[in-house]
Amino acid sequence: MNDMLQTKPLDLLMAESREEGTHSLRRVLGPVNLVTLGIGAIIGAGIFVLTGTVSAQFTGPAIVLSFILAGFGCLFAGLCYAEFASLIPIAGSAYTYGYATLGEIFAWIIGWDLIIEYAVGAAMVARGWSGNLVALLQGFGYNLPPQLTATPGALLVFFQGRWVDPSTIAGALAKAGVDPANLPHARGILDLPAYLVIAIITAILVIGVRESANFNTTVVFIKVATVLVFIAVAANFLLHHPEVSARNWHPFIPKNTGEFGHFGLSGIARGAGVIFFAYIGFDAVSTAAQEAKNPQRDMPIGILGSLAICTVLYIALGGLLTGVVSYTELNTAAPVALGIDATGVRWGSVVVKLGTFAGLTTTMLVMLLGQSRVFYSMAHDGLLPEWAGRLHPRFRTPWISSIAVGFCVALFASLMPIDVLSQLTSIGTLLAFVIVSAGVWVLRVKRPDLPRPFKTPLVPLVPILGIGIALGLMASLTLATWIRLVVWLAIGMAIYFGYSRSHSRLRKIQPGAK
Ligand code: ALA
Repeated sequence: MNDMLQTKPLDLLMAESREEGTHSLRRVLGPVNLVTLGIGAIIGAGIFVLTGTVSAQFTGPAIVLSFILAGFGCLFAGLCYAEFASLIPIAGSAYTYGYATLGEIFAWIIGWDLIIEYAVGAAMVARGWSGNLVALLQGFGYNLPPQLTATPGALLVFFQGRWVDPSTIAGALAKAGVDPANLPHARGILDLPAYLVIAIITAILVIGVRESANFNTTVVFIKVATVLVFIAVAANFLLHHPEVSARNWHPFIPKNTGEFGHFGLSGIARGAGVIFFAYIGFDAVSTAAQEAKNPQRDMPIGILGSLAICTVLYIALGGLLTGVVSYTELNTAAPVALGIDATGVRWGSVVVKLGTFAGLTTTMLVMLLGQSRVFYSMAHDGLLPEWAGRLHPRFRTPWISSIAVGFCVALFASLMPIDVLSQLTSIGTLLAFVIVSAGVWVLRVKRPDLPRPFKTPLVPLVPILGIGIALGLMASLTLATWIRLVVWLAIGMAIYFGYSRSHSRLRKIQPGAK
């Protein structure tokens, strides 16, 4: 039992973080790269897709309150991540922090759990990307074969020249007096665009992080500009048409339907649990610690800077979107595009639609990058087979794990429904937040002497709040999501006891270490 709680000595971790040479990752990222890396991961399907579904199904205009609630949870966890990332600047993120503080078994659980966050999260974004592609092409009058744009068995109907999910046009069907059963229909086989986009991004990642980071910086500018264009155009529209927002923002918190999570206060809680997805990504900055030039100073800047910028943008966008369009119409694959269309500003519409693509692309890039780096760290520690950490002789990237992860993510993306993917990502990430927040507190007690370039303020209050809000958000998610999490963790435990425990490198070099 004791050996499973063995922690990786911090001095060893710090020595590893200083390792240079052909077996280490390249140190090329500065503070601006890290903030853009964070924004690259954060702004994605959450804001461009889920904002619509969450306000239509759970919150109405009170999505603004859900954004604030989820933002607080992220702030507390973000402060804890920042302390760890500056203290232990090594690739692997929460996994490494767990190893250093709580012990090997917890490290394994987090590493396994981070697969949900990054891999399943990337799959979810790929589905959002595909939905936007379909909507964009339909705007030009072109329909992709419906069977190749939906998950197995999903129903699509042909209405007003487009193949669409009938649940997203329920209002329009009712208004037109059309029974969806009478429309031409098709069933999905797989989401091919989602599969292909993951394959392309995996290829970019194998070629190398410097190229990826430059590509990322360019695209991040485009997507921040996209959000700002929406905010400016929508705010201007509402200034000139105050009666529209007066109508749409009323009632601000629609009455609960009688079912938990559907509007009212419980709707705000569930909305926060689901829209939390939109914030995921600031923690991915910490997976790039080993590629940062000056991680002690720049990791906290990357994590907290990207989180702060996105929080402000989200609150503004959520409020304005539900102001220009009634929340009842927002259950669509491209709600921000719908919002900008409602303002009648045509150039804005083109910018937002193209920018959404750029936004979703970089999110997938950073999440897959994070995933392969976590595998790299776990393989380095012997908890995963050696091949998962092998670097490419020329590109110096963990190419085998990148390709293996890319393949699995592409499969998830093409076969699983969007709400399953998004809620699973949220619950997995929230669990990692709980463990990281607890870890900061534990380490303050066990090793108060360590030099901490960045200190989480008000310990233990901030970690306790981080843990409390994360658990609360987890509790607001559906039972099915909880069951999936438990099954996933059970599989992880089987692998740990079947393979990792006996192959742990730490056990070999320090049989008695605590
Ligand atoms: N925050 C990321 C997104 O919204 C995961 O796509």
